Amino acid sequence: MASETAAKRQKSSKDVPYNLVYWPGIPGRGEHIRLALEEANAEYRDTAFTEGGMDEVLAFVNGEVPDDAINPPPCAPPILKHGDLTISQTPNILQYLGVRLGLVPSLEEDPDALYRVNALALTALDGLSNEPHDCHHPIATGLYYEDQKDESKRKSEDYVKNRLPKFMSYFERVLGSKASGEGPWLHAGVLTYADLVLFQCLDGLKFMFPKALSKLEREGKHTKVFALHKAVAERPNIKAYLESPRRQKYSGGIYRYYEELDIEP
Ligand SMILES: N[C@@H](CCC(=O)N[C@@H](CS)C(=O)NCC(=O)O)C(=O)O
Repeated sequence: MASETAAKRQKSSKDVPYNLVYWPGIPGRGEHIRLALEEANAEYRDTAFTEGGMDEVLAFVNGEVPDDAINPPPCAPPILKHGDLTISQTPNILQYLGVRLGLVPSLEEDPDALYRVNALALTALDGLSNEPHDCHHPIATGLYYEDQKDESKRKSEDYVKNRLPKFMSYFERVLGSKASGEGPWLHAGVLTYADLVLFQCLDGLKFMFPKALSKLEREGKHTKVFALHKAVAERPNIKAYLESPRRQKYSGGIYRYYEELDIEP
């Protein structure tokens, strides 16, 4: 009886919209969370578009909230609040949402699939999100780009020549593997949050390094990766989202355009 009451409380505390806490004005890592919520047509609130959104982000970053007995204070956005749960770390949030929103194979069908999908998302975030960020901030995140321009150029040259093709080839291999199943998706023939992550990474890279990306596309060695980008962009909910004002423009976040870094490998 007590556990039944606890289960009901648990259920009712989650029977509310999702809350995304992320810096207004840049897509950034928040975009991975938005794409999952948008694909699933989930109801959510986003500090990018709510009055006082920046103050809410700062309250978390400055450690003023949450001040409760269950949630450790998060270090950095994106942060997801859902009922009495507050969590951070992009792939961690995506795991939570993936299970709830049907963006991983069901746990009853395959209890291990979540970990396979998560490895793919983590790999895309390592090589196609974190490393591109370091191309414009190779010395220190706290310094301006203008204070590390020479190092940024060196880092970007190496990235587009060596690291980018390596990760593109890895994902091409995954997409050609037996474990990817039929169709354009990375795992088991079904759309998962890892596909949405790879889409967003590729989309940002097309903005940041247009010369390198069009060369890779022309060369035709990564056709499956580019086909995945197209397949995600054409999904009805994602298409509507990309055309909506909720899809913010790339600016000063992870994927930035600097002409001097737009290197043709
Ligand atoms: N590993 C974390 C990184 C979080 C992160 O670096 N967030 C950025 C915005 S995208 C931030 O606000 N960082 C503040 C800081 O590192 O001081 C994740 O994937 O969520």
